[in-house]
Formats: sequence, C-alpha cells, structure tokens
Amino acid sequence: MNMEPERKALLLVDLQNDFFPGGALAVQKADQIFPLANDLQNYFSHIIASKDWHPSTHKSFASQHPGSALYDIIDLNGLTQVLWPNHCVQESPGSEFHPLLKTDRIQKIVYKGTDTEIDSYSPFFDNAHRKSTGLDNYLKEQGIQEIYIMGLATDYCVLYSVLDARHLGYKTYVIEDGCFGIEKNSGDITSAKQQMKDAGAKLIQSRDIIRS
Ligand code: VGL
Ligand code: ZN
Repeated sequence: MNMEPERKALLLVDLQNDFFPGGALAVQKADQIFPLANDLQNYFSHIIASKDWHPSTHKSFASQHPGSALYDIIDLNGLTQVLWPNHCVQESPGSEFHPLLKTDRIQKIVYKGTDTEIDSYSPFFDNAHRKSTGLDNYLKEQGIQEIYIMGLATDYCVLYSVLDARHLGYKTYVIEDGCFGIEKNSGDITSAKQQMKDAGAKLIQSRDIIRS
C-alpha cells in the first residue's frame, strides 16, 4: 500500500477503560489492541481519538429507565436505543484512555454522547445526524481525505464511525485486526463488517500498513 503519511488520519475509537476487560461495558479481548494501537501511530501524520463522554443521567443507561433491564431495546425520542450499563461517565476513571495507550501524538479528541437525550456512536454526528461534532470540518481543514479506523466496539461505535466517514465521502479503511466487538447477538460483528463493506469501506489488516 502506498502510504503518504500526509493527508491520512488514524481514528482511534473509544479506547477508554470502561470498554476493556474489567470495565463497565467490557469488550472481550479488547486488551489485544495493544501494542498495535500505539505502533500504528507511527504511520500517520494525524492521530484523532474519540471518547464516549456521557453525563451520569444519560438515557442510553438502563439505570435511567426503571423497570427496564440491561440490553433491552427501547424507543428513545424516536430512535431505537439499546440500554447499556452506566459507562464512560464524564470525568470518571472508566472514561479515561486505557493506561497503555500512547497519547502524546493525539492531536484531537472528539467527545460524543454528551446530550442526555440522544446516543452518539459515531464521532461525527449523533445517532439521528442532527448535530455535528465538528470532526468533519477539522479533517477538511487539515486536507485529510483518507481515514483509517480502529478501536471499540466493532458492532457499535466503529461501525457508525465508518458509515459516517463514507457518508461524508472519505476514503475509509477499517483495520480489522485493530477492532473488537461486543457481539450482543451472535453474528453482530460479521454483520457490522458487511455493512462497512456495503458502504464502500475497505477492510485491511495492520500488516498492510506496517509492511508498506
Ligand atoms: C459504544 C455502546 C455504547 C462503543 C459506546 O464505543 O461502541 N457502545 N456506547
Ligand atoms: Zn456510550
């Protein structure tokens, strides 16, 4: 692969304590993302990281819906919403980057899921595409046309990041061995990857970048 480091961004999705084993919404095997998430940074001029950043009363939390159970699916202001355990509460230890993540080259952190009334899996828009985070403008200002995406979780925030990146016209690569999923229902990860491909994203392996 011809890697011109300029104009290519690496997007690290939600590498926060709560999504790792031992965290509130742990993704199995997520700790295998290291050291890859650090090593790959060497191949990019622009490193961007998203943080799920919820108020403690966020309505994606089952705790805010008495009578509901974890992982129930409800209608939240007209959108289908999975009810999650409390996770990535703003300023809590669970919302911090995993201690193994190298953060000194991260130029921009995008905070999402800050509005209690609507969830935001993607770092570009909320789930209804009503509000933009400004990430698209930032990337355009930097002249970036290609985005390489890895992180957590394949079947939620990575999937929505990829779909929005394609929707916005970016050439989009998903680093498959750098993504781990929740798999709430069996087949969710496979289906997420198919949706990414159908949207025009390319699934690649980290070695495709490292060997170039
Ligand atoms: C995520 C569920 C709820 C994710 C965030 O990062 O994939 N999943 N909030
Ligand atoms: Zn969340």
